[in-house]
Amino acid sequence: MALSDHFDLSLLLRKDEVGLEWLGREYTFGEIDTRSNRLARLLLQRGLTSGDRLCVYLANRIEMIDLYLACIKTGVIFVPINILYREREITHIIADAEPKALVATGGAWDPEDLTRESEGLDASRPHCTLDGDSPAAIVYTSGTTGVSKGAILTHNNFAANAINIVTCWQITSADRFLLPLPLFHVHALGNGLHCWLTAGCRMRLLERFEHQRAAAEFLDFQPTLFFGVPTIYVRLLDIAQETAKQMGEKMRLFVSGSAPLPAHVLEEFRSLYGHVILERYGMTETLMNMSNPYAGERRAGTVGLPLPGVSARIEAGEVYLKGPNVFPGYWRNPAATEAAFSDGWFKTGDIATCSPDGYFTLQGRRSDLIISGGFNIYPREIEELLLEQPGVGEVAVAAQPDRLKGEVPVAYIVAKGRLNIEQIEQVCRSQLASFKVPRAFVTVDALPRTALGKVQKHLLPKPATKRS
Ligand code: MCA
Ligand code: AMP
Repeated sequence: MALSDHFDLSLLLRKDEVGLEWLGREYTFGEIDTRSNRLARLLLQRGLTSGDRLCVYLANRIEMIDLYLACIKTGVIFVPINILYREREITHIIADAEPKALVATGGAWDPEDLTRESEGLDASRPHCTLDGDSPAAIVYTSGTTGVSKGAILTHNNFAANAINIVTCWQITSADRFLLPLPLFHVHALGNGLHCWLTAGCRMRLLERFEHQRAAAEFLDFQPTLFFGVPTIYVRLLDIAQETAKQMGEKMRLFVSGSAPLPAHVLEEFRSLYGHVILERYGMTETLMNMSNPYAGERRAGTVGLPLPGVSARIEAGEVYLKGPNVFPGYWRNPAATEAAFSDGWFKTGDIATCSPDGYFTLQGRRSDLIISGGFNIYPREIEELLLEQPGVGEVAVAAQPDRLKGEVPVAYIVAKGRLNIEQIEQVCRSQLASFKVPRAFVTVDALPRTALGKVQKHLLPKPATKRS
């Protein structure tokens, strides 16, 4: 079944109920359906057809939802781009996805212009035949090779994921869902948007999470359901006890994922808010794989058990997965796809152990991926940029623990001439998303290497200077 037929549970059956709050306005599910029907017709009118790609470079806003729905109603493949990405990163995605168009604020395809132009069009849904194996989106994930790869996610992948977690986390139309996460990642897109439209609850979408406004937003909207990354939960620990207690009163479920939630944060959060955060584990390529149980023990430091329909096993320490949630492969990259699977099992690159009663604990990653505030960083991408700069002979980028962000990147440079660190930092700021800019640049005489020449990142010195 195509996703739009599945979403009709909300779009049609609840058409007169308020489904969305955005910038202080309420929208019924019927209005959301109509807006995206019109936009779907505009996409067709502008020459897009099933299988074409549409890149979307937008912060959270209602038009992002409209565009996603318009895409799945026409078979156009939605390609979201992280709004924090700069030209170098965006250029790669556009060259790889070869979209028919790019939607960006102030661009040739501006979201508000599109909405305005679509307003006069037929409000009925255009006809489109799709099966569940059709691609719904291509989501770019940082690659170990230094450039990101597009993970193809099908209608069935998203449907399996949404039906699973709506059931497992008992999400119903009675929930009030507060979503501050960016829709360009699958956390907000695959879990947030799809669960909302599957369950038919009311969602308040925020442009982004702002810790200064978090308490006011909770007290005003009174959500029952919230999805966050660990950095958000660490921020919420700073809220005064009485306010936190009030924020927790109407809440039913706090979910955390995308990066490890430290056990002490779960404990401190429990005493402040009166809720045990439910931690789960997912990937762009697989959507959600494992979750702590809603009804059973939510065990700190673990990611729980495989979700229904997901098979997981540990092979030489690494988690291997199979299930209807697992993507079919990378966009136009058969070599990467082949390398990612073994006998039909997806190799996650995550190292884990499993307790006798089936709870998985993630212990690290096979690659040197850094996760900062829930955003992924592959050191290789930063290393390649640094190596292009004058005076840089050798370089290694490694993770440094950070209380708020979990990890932050730090660059270690061996000079081969005069180094201008300020200028190098400036280049990073202009060419990389802000979360990828190294928090410190440390000059070293040599990088610690194994006999085979591989850099031993764990032996790098701690940086003397640190900014947060
Ligand atoms: C952060 N910034 C943003 C956004 N988020 N800018 C625009 N839109 C955003 N959505 C920028 C800020 O401008 C600032 O830039 C820097 O990031 C840090 O901001 P700060 O106010 O200090 O924020 P914070 O309190 O530290 O919180 C950051 C955050 C953000 C809200 C936690 O990191 C975030 O939204 N993370 C979630 C990412 C996510 O959804 N990941 C899922 C991917 P500057 O540095 O220039 O000042 S993983 C995934 O999808 C898998 C499947 C999974 O398992 O979920
Ligand atoms: P992404 O490539 O952005 O989809 O990020 C996926 C990666 O995030 C996974 O391979 C894990 O390494 C990490 N991740 C997601 N959820 C968790 C979690 N609950 N605990 C630890 N790591 C996580």
